[in-house]
Amino acid sequence: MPTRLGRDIVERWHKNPIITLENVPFPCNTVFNAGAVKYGDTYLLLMRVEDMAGRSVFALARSEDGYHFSVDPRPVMEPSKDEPFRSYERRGIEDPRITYCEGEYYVMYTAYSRYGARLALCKTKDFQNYERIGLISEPENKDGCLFPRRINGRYARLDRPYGGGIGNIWVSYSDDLINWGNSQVVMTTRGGFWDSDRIGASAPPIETEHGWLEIYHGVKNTSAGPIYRMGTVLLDLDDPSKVLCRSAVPILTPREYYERVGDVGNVVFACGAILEDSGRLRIYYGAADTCICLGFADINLLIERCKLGPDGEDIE
Ligand code: BMA
Repeated sequence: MPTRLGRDIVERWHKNPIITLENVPFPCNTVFNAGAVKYGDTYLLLMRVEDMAGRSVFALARSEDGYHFSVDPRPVMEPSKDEPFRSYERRGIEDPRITYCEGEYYVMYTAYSRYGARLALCKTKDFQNYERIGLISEPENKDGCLFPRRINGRYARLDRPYGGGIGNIWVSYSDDLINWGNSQVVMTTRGGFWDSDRIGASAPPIETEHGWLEIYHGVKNTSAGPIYRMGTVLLDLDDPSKVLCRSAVPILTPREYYERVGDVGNVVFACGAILEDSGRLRIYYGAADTCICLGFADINLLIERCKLGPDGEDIE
């Protein structure tokens, strides 16, 4: 039975966390942020696993019911040994986000090296073999996710370049998935709000009749360190640089012990969500950079939540 704490609109699965270190059959430090997809009748999570050296790789977990997962015996994707990827993935591959677009499964992820974090893209048919397509941004950029269809004839992505000391959400376009441009800012941090210091896309955008529903994360720095929460925004279907409305309050805030305490405490961070036929969204999220959890929210409630309150003005 799902549980709801405080005023969070996302209901937590009562047996959270659903995946911890104990479920990973190979030695590692932590398992957290995961891309999620329903592949035939099977739920798949492509999980960020930090290995014993502190470098992130991807491992695959599968489930018939979406609650009980088994993890493959070895990582399915590791930092590349081949250039040009090798130089830019040496410190790990992080935060995979899966998008099904035009018959292919794409995974946008963060390539991390001594040069910083940049976006990379690969594709897969079976979630066992991954074909790298390109390094698709310069540093510093993360939280990239591909839209599930072309917009005005072009592929589109959300991302989070870091500029002027601030991390905001942007949109960029491409004809070939390799060269990206026409970049525009979508939304910025909001002074005085829960998302006042950094924001980034979480799960890939979901198309609804009201606009693109994007679950995003927002960071507020406190005297005890940052707090990562989740919120929602609706973007225009034809021009996703246009914010239609944005939640004034988060949909999920770290409150449970497993969200408060871990390698990085006070973090709920989603890379994947699966929309069920009933309209219920299953959000798979990393908690405290240490385990994977599951939460549920009705998509119409999430859309309503976007319409609550101010849409991005700083609180004076
Ligand atoms: C972000 C990403 C996430 C991580 C979060 C909290 O910058 O690196 O992978 O969950 O920080 O540490």
